[in-house]
Amino acid sequence: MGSAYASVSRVRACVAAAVLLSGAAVMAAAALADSRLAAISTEEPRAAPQGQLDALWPAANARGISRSAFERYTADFILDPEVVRLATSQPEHVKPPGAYVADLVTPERVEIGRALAAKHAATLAAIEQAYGVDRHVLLAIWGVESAYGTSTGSRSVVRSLATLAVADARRAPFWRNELIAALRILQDGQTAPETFVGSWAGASGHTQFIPSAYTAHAVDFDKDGRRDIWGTVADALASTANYLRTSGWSAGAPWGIEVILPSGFDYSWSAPGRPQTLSQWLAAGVRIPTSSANLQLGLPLQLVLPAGAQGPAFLVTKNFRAILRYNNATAYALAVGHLADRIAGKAALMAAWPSADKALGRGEREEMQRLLTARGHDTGGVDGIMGDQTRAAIRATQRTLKLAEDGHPSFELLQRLRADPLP
Ligand SMILES: [Ca+2]
Repeated sequence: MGSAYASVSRVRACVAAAVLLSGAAVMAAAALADSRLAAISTEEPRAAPQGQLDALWPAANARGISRSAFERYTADFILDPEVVRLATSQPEHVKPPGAYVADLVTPERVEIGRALAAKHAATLAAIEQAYGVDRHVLLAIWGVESAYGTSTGSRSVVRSLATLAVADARRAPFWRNELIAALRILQDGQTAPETFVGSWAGASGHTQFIPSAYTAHAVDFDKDGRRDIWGTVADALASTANYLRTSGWSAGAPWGIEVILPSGFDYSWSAPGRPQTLSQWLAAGVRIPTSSANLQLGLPLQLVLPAGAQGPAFLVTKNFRAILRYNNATAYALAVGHLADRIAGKAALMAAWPSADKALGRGEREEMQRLLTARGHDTGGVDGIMGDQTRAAIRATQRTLKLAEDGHPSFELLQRLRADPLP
């Protein structure tokens, strides 16, 4: 395993940013990275915000935190200006899904995943038996979240969450809840302050749980009395399996499969909430690889086009949605699913990602929303977030313009709307 771990360290630097943004259940982080971000103070940290934490004491007390534990674990609290900076940074550009998946599903990460599958085979078999979750998906989440435990973050979880609870006014209730859960983890002796370190958003351990996810889903799989997601691989992977099972994972079903769509395909079938059975997709001319022929014909499958009509197409099961509960981004769930397949020995994707795909920047996304709104569509506001409402507006516009109705916010569509701002 020495060589495998050495190669992890080489990939570590280039995946660190992705890891930080992919923490388990860090929907908070995703939300913070978007434009709904509230007024976080970016002023220099004040020396003694302890008084602001004291306001949390009644709520902490109500959740079973002792006064001595509260004082011990919040003593010497100072704001972490780097956490404030990271929480308020709003990158103008994001990676298109093809680049995101390529950065995470590297040959090295596949190779190390296979080596770890062999090393932990007995543990993974026991976890699969107990939770019904495919071992390769667990390995993939481990690989994506922390480069298999080599990049779990080094910030004090309590300090990060306390900083956000104090500095992020809009989401303060969320951060306060996480902070109290974190204090409870320490009070219960599940881990020590020195090892309770993670991402700026408070995700920690091999598979990057935020404290509330830990409270709800972490398990003591090796039965040593501690739910140790920080130092015990069996506990971390079983906790992840438990999380996925609670999120609706169905044993024996895949996350999804890549498919080939026929020419002349009606791309409006990729709209959310339009699952068809495999029989229906096959009848519509959709082709699946022969290696997936063991899929049940009655299985409901949703069509997903991460890069629109020009990129790879996938039919996904409700297990894909379970992965989305971990981190609500299609590219994330796809990276996990594809890495799992590669670790399991399956082939690379058949279709190429569109080489010209360029994720719209924040200003361009807002511009697209304004142009759609001007055409009479409701995008749910101009916030730069390409959510279901905006994508529905894109589909409606594509229908009017007789374009492939894939709901994808492409640069080409933006240019078209600019050239023809009103119908
Ligand atoms: Ca344990």
